[in-house]
Amino acid sequence: MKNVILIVLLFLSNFFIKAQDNDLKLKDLNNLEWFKQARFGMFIHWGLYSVLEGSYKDRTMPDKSLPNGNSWYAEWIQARLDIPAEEYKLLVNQFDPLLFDAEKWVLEAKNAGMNYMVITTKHHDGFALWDSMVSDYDIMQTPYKKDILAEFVKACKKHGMKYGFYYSHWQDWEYPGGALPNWCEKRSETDFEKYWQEKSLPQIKELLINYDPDLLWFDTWNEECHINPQRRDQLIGMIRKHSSKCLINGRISFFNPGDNIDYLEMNDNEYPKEMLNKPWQTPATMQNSWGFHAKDYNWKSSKEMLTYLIYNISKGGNYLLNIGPKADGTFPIMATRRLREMGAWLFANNESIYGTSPVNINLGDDVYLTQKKIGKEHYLYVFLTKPVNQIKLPFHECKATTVLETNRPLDGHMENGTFIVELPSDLFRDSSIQVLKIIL
Ligand code: FHN
Repeated sequence: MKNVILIVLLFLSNFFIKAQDNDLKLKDLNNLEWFKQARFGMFIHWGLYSVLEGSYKDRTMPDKSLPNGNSWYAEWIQARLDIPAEEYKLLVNQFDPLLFDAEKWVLEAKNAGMNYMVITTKHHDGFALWDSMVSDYDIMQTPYKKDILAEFVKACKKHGMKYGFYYSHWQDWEYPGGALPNWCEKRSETDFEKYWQEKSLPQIKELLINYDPDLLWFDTWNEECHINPQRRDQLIGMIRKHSSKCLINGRISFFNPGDNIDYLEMNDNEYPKEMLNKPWQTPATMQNSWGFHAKDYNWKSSKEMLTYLIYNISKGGNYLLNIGPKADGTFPIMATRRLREMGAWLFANNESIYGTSPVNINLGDDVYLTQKKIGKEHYLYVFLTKPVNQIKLPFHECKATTVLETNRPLDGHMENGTFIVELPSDLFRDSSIQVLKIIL
């Protein structure tokens, strides 16, 4: 009997996961095309800092940026709480993520409607999550002693998930010559070049050759500081030499990305007002911090994050939403709950998100649009993030208007050259974002 129940449960869980497997066959699409269609991805900030969860000894990092502009992200704890490098390095003895299960992460992302994942392979602290031949400061020094990236990549491949690597090519607080937390305090060019040649470039090459990523996510956000056009182009050249598919983000050199990158990366939690002339995405947090901070209570609601996702899609961009896993390898429940809520909404409304394109019409601050053509039909999707009585569409005629999730027909009429759709107030009993489907 127990076995029968188990088989039924396995069947159901598999069904649930498959059900959310939107019909995008991303694995068959090349390079930029998959990125443009993917829409929603998961960012993962995970490393030694995850052991500390934002506190060290009797000190806790603030949960927001201070007026001097310093960010107090948990992954910055070494720098912000002035932990001496030798002391910080001892965290390798505590990083033992026995509950890490890469497949669970991938399935959680998939179930949330995400189509790619980007993990921090080395953050600014210089610690590598893989078995690196270039530096000993890596996962093999921890009690865990297993290559996290190898497991991650295997799970992504198994489930058709595109995968990318964040690599801190500029900041490195471990290797002599790597850029410092206070980025304006420059290293000498000779010192930085040594770090660049001995650690940064060889590790990136190692990532390309050993794991064949779909995307590399580089991180700069301020003035040029060491990553000048020569180094930027040298790095791009190396990537192109070793991979014909790997996408490169604009933050390889934020203020001067040049013409050879693949897509623009916004600043953290930044949402452009206009459409952009290149593919783009916003890296975004669920709490203030990227790495898990147990006392950062600034959790955004799933509706707020869905609104950002829809906003970006309506402007042709992607949304890369971050999770900071705990040091044991699990996602914080606060993150999981939000992911599942977003996934549930996307499950019901996915036709308005995937395979759509932006519409260059502004219907006001809280209303967003996408569109899709199927055969001869032209569909318009209207996202209502707040309750309204009616919407006015600049069209002479609409064939039909329904609520996407319920198929409920809505009344509409022409008035002074615009098509007005009346919205019954009970539509907003449900506080989630409502989507109207309009056949033009
Ligand atoms: O300093 C990093 C930060 O820790 C985090 O990785 C973000 C992600 O976009 N990038 C830098 C700040 O912009």
